[in-house]
Amino acid sequence: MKQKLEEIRASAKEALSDALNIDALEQLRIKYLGKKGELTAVLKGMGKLSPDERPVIGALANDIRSKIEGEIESKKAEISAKLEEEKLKLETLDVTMPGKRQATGELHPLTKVLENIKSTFIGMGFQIADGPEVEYDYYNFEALNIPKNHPARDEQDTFYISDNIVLRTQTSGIQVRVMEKTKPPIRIIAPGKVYRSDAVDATHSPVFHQIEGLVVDKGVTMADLKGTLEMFIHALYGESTKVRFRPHHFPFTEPSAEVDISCFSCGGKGCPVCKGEGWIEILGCGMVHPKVLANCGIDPEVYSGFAFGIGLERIAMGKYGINDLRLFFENDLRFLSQF
Ligand code: 2NL
Repeated sequence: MKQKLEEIRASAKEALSDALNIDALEQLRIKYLGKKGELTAVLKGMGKLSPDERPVIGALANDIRSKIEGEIESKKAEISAKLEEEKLKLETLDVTMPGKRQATGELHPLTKVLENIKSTFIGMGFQIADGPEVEYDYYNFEALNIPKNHPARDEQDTFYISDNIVLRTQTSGIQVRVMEKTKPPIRIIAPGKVYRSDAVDATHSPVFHQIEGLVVDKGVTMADLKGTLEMFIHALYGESTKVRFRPHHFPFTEPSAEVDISCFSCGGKGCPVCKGEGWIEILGCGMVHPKVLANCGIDPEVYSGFAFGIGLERIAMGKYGINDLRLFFENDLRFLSQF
């Protein structure tokens, strides 16, 4: 970022000096070719010359005048073109760049980690799926086998728009929609904003980001789940990172697991970052519950699948040693410019 700013400063300085050059050229033109210019004076004094001097001096003066004029005009055009080019460079919006900050071209730390994760999964044959942030209760909870009395459905935890519409609390609804419409094989990741009714503090925010993943095909097993997630973790944290699966419970997967990695700070010995554990929890996963497949029109007798969910902020906090979630959302350039 520093380097980019230096580049911009340098090109602004150059543009300024070019603009001053245009002024200097205009001064030069006035000095020689203006009403009171030196060459103009020569031409005006022609009357005093003898008849045989007149044509020679006249032709010479005209020649010099058109040379100076030509020289000045072409120099001016060259500088103007350069200025225009610099201006365009500063104004250009690259719509293919994700979340690119204009002027510096740097990415938000969350975008940076997300792009990294996306390309790892794209490299393994996944596609990126998208869907609504304002979601039906059905896609956010019901289709995912989350029972009516589940605490996640509580108004204390979920933002309700109406009786049956919520701000999505996970991006699973995207995957439900894909399963409804697509005959397997399915290999997708679904990144996006999610919402929970939480008060803001260093580790909680009512808006945060999740990346869910889903694979459905004939013969998909827990071995595929473990292999895929290990590949992903090694790409993100390095080949020497150890991976551990712990049994867990989610209503939408069976069996379910939480995944820990060996601490990226101490390598597993135990330190303040991993709270002496040697392990850090990074995601939840499992085999898609047969009821969820059936809800989405996929026959669980024919197909099986695995799914996982990753919290983007948590990953970025670990990777960059950030200890306060609020920093991601305050957009303080002193923070953002460090990435
Ligand atoms: C977490 C981890 C998870 C899923 C998300 C999922 C999506 C479909 C079907 C089955 Cl469409 N599962 N997503 C699975 C396991 C974990 O997120 O900590 N969630 C609270």
